[in-house]
Amino acid sequence: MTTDVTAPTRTLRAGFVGGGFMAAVHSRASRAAGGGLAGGASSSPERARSAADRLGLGVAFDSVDEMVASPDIDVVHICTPNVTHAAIARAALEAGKHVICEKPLATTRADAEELTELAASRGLVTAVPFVYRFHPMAREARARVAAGEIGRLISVQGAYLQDWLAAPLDDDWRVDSALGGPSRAFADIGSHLVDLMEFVSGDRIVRLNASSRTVYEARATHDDIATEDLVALVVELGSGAVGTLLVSQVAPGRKNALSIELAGSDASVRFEQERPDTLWVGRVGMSTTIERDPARISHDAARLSVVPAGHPMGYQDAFNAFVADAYATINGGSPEGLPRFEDGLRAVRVTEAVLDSAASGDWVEVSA
Ligand code: SOE
Repeated sequence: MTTDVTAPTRTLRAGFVGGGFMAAVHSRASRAAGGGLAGGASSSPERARSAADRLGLGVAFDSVDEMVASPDIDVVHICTPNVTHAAIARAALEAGKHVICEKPLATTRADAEELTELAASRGLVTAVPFVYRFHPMAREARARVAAGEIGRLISVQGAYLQDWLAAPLDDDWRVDSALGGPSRAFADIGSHLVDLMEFVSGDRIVRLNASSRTVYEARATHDDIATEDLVALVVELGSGAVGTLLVSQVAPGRKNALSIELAGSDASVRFEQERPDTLWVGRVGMSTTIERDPARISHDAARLSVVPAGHPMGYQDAFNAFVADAYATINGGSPEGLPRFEDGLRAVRVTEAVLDSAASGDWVEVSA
């Protein structure tokens, strides 16, 4: 049995700002969600034309302002370097456009709060791609925790490990705080880890203690690097559960290794993003690995299962489901679990707490 991810009722006209890896992922997902690719904009008219040609975005707008002023755009996807997100999102919201903004929503709490309030005041739909929520077996884990299958949550552990910056000459715009913001590894991927852990557990970090490291203070094209390569966290959750999280972009051999494991009084669950069609359920007597089968998983997991058991789903499928749910929400639907600007704001608040704790060495409270 396969079920379509929440399908939109009217074709939304999507504009895309940026032309890199994430713009390609967003535009593929928009097509899959039945979106009309109605235009591209970038840091220059030339780059806009290049992106529009390469990604099939339709019109190449000369500027972001021209795109958001267009009556032929309903929703704007922001896929640009982090420090540009706030200004572009603000312009799009003020022009009455719905906005899907890459994480981090903003590099300051003030901007994230302002954008969240602006969208709410305009009644516009917003979303931030915490897309790992959209793997069906992550939803299955959430459904089992919510149904009480693991009992009382006792501990959490998680990691998000990559190696694309593991060598000293590896470099990227994210390394530069002037483009990526004050946090790099945590804002970029630690935000996914915390979002997924909180989404699946239904619990929230209330205080944390962080240690961060900048392993390489100079890389191929940057020096005096202050943004972190890795962060180790101890966390306390509202339920009283405790846990440890490790976030690193310098872990050789780990490509996109996001994992969470929740231990309860009766059972444990473990989800690994690189094995997204499975869910481990641990028990004292017998532990099992559950394979995704739409006929045998929760409704919310099954609705995201667009192919039958034994046909592996992956990252782009999760992204497609995220955009489909965002578009369905714009069209008046209310699919479960869409990460909004409120969730992007949450991630900025946790990131600020991580930076504060890493600087002071103290425990830091995390506001709700
Ligand atoms: C780079 O760390 C990156 O592309 C992140 O920016 C994405 O959010 C993550 O899904 C994959 O890795």
